Amino acid sequence: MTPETASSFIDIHPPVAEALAAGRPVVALESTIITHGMPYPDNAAMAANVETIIADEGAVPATIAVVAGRIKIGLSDAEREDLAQAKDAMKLSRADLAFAVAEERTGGTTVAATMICAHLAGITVFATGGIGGVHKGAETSFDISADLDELARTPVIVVSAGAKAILDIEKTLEVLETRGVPVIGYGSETMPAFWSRQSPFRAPLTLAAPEGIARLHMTRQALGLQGGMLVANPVPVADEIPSAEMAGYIADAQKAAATGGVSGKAVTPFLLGKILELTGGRSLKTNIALVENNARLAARIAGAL
Ligand code: PSU
Ligand code: MN
Repeated sequence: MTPETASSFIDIHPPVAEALAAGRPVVALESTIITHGMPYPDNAAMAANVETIIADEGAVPATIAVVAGRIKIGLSDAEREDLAQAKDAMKLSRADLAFAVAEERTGGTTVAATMICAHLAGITVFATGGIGGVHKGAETSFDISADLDELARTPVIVVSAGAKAILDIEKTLEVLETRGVPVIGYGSETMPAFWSRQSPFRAPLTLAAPEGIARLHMTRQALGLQGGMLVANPVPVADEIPSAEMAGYIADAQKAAATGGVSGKAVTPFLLGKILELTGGRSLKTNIALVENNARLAARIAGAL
């Protein structure tokens, strides 16, 4: 899968390489959630737990990051712990992935960059928390995540808990539809909203089993349709924060971002940090629970493939 020109920049962790060579299930994991999405030490614990969950489901986890210019497909425990504590890690999307490689920098890969790296390594299934999308106010800020374009072009199945409710979910769904990305509510006809099981919007498509998701992916491949798919897996009932309650926190965080003049790639980390503060840590607990839930489903999809 890896083009010869790319392989010299990539280190595939031995257990991942073995699984790929043997055709056993592998699940990619992103690392911006580690470097920019959660505080230490919760980020380190979350990153280790999701790997265990994937292994318990019979798949091999591959956390993807750039470490000193090397694209890492799977990290050792020590590398993962170092990344969780790194102070100067970049946030890497399609626009800056090659910069970090060329300049020998270290960074967490976003959904977009993780999809690129997973595909280079021949990994088809990827678990995250929430994808980036169209930000509220995008009609003036033009802030639309590169994750959406990546879903349109790179054939990786992304398992998420939907789009964060800090985004404009309706516009995010519109862009995904325009760009030809299947969005599948997992066991739900409603689009989940990250911390909450329900948004006001319908899931464009619904499937209730990993086998169905695997079949859809293979059908798209067989038809020569490009790009990936987004699976929107609602957070477990026991861990959700209902949307009515989240709305107030989100509005306050957005006000703080506007007052502080926060812009560009700092917006998502700022809002997540602010909401963590406003919910007294409860949003973080929910965030961890939904990532674990997504890791489990991703491992089952990888198994079905
Ligand atoms: N969801 C989280 N925490 C995160 C992110 C998503 O709970 O840190 C990250 C993902 O890596 C996603 C990125 O790809 O935020 C989107 O950033 P932007 O909006 O700048 O494209
Ligand atoms: Mn953005």
